[in-house]
Amino acid sequence: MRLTPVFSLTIFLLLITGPLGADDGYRLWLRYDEIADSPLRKSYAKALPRVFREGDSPQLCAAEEELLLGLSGLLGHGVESTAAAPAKGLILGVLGRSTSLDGLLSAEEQASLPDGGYALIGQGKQFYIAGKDDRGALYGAFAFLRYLQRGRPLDDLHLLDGPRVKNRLLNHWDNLDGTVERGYAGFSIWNWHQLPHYLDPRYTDYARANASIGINGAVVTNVNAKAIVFRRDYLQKAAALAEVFRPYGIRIYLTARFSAPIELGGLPTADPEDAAVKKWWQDKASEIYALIPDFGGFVVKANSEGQPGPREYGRTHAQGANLLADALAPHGGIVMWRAFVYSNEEPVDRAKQAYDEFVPLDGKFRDNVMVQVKNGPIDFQPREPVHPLFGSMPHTPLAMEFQITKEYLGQGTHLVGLGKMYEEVLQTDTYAEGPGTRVADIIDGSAYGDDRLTAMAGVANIGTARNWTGNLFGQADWYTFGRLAWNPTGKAEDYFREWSQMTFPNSPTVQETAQNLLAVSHEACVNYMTPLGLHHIMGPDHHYGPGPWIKDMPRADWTSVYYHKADAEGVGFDRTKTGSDALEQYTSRFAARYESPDSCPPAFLLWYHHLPWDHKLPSGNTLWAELCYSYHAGATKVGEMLKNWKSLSGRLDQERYESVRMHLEIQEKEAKWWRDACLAYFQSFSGMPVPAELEKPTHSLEYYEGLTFPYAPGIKAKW
Ligand code: BDP
Repeated sequence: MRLTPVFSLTIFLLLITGPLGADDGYRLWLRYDEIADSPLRKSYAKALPRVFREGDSPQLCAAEEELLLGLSGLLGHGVESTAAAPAKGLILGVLGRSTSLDGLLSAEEQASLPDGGYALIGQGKQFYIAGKDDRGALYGAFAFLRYLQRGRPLDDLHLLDGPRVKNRLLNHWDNLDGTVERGYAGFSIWNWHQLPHYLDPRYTDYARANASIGINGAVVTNVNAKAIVFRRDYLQKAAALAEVFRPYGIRIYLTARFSAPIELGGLPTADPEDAAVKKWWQDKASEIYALIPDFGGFVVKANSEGQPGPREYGRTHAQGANLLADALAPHGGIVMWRAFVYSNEEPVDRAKQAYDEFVPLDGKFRDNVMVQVKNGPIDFQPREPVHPLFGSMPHTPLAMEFQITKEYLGQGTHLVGLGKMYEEVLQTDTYAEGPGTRVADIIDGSAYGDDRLTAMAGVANIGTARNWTGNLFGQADWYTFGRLAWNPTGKAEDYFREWSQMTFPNSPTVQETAQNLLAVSHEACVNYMTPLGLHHIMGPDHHYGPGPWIKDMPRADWTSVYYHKADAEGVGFDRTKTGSDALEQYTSRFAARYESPDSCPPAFLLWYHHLPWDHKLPSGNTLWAELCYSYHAGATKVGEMLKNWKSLSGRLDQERYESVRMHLEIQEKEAKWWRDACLAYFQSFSGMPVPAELEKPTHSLEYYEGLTFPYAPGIKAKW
């Protein structure tokens, strides 16, 4: 038989895209492919499931739609939507706030569910997804699908869950021109130019993905804000996005530029105590809420890195925040005021400045203000101690700000399971309200026992890359962040498992390897970049690659030498009483562990101490030798990670396999580059030999210092 061209093309495509063919990763963890041997398939392969919902809200409709999509994919055959509850057969009910849950849950169980909470109840072949409210039903639908995707048994299903944190936000550092500050996955997914008329289907998939992990707010503009976003045409664009997000329970937020009343309103001042300025913000808030009734509020970066703020008028951060809070309060909006402030003029250790500025303001903020604090006192370094503000402002709700985009952890290419880092921070005991006051307890408010505002924000790693995050494993960081925002006391490894089971559903071997990569990679990255408490030694501006030699920058605290203070005697930043005394900002129980180099955990040694190169560590090694071993351990680990991934060849689709392999090859090279450049640099001070059994740096220090990256993402145009 002669094949027509159309036929032969079809056969060719089938051959190359068979089960192990192409997969671009666009579907994230919401794949819904048929899973061989799942309990669902075994018990219900031939049953026609019928889905009904009680209630008509957009969230309930979205929940039902997702169930229809997910179930038909996972079962491999049709699913029916029915108007009323059928009496028998495989039934899935989606129950929202208008349905009584009396027959399904005890009174105590019902009372235990927080807003946004849900219950999954199985009664034979009938399953109920019951929300405390309609948003809860939506979360329940995604949780049920997650359950099925992971092949979990369905017998006697009785599961209750709810968010411990009220506001779970992504912060997009996206500019209105489509670029993304510290973005490594392409351009911004928000097409401001074509909004509000063109609604990219990606907006809906973005909202679905976020809802599936419980994210309920999206700050769509950069913290380095532009006033123009408050111009009416831009507000209409934002309103169009808000409409897409609404069925998925996501509120939109905007970043507010403090000088907007001058730049947009034509006022002579932005002084928070000026009557015309107050009126301008009140009118602006009313205009926004007329367009976006469920608008979330403002995120503000003020008097930080050149951004305008209340300090210009001799006012405090509280006065600035309260100005905006008063404008939003009648509409139910909140202000997330960032504590990432440090001043060039202050001779004080940068790690201490936010605390000095904010602690005196505790209790002076309006009820609808949260102070948003980065996890550590400097700036999203591979490892930092927790920020001293956590636990130090008991009368002010504090929001956690994590970075999901990997500005300082290998950017677009390195596989680094950030969940481990988030967990380390959240599990840290501050002793603030007595022993056992973990950062997680401060963030979810349980440390204070009141019903305060709570929030966790993650700086998004999403862009126009087909797989959203560029590096496939960046999806796991997004996923884990969302799950930990829902439950900050959760364990990263549980979420790694969930993610890998849903991302690689048909291969336990791939799942195991992926989980292991996520579990070991953060420690590896810290070792090959900044072991033993080193920090802020990366390249300038773009923050790409090693740059411990950086010393000429517009501000001292943008250099590397400010932070490592290496000289012929030793290395490290003395933050004890003999130095900057940053430790004094923590509770004495917390500080006690770090005060002496003998009790200080090695992971934070050079963060708190300046020590001689030949200082003896508990391991028996000198500080210099330990530094060498740590850098080598980090780079060696990446070699193992690459080898383990390569062992999966043929076990998953070629496209995702290759994309991870290529990124890991880059990571392996760059880990060695970090190791060699840093050791060559520090050796120029220590004058000590690299231990004989370790490889020596491949090139001279001059070689590493001479490398330039004119087009690395994030560089300010100079070339
Ligand atoms: C730093 C980034 C800078 C951000 C700043 C911030 O390098 O681009 O604007 O944080 O958080 O990490 O405001």
